Amino acid sequence: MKIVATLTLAAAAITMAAPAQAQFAKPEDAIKYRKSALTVMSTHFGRVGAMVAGRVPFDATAAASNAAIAESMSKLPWPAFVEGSGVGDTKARPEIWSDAAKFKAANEKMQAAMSNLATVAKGGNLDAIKTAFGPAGATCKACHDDFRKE
Ligand code: ASC
Repeated sequence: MKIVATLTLAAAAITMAAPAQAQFAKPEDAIKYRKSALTVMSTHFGRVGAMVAGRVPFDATAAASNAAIAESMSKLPWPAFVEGSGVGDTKARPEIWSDAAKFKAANEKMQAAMSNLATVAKGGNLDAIKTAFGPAGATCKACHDDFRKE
């Protein structure tokens, strides 16, 4: 019984460590997943942006919380850009796969900018948040310009 349990656990561990490709049953699932993560990231990044732009009053706790969520979300979409998921309900451009190194560099730059924003936001200083926010937004735009259709 003990051996069976051990083997079951080992099999589960291997399954969980399987490449990203195997984690989505269908390309549509990967598309839905990455769009969801990007939507949540954009929503929370936008809430920080509303404070930066003065559209809503600055609330340090909310800014830090929203920036932390944006940082977490920024890590998720990339493994979901699996080969073969460039068709269907997606604006992904073929360059994501044909120029994978550039795409990786672009999304790593974005993740670093989101991490920086989250770190700065913990400090609760609106001016510092403003300084970190702009470059983070620029990394979103840069990736859209090169890798998103329209
Ligand atoms: C956002 C958001 C984006 C980026 C982009 C920056 O808040 O949802 O996609 O910033 O508009 O240019």
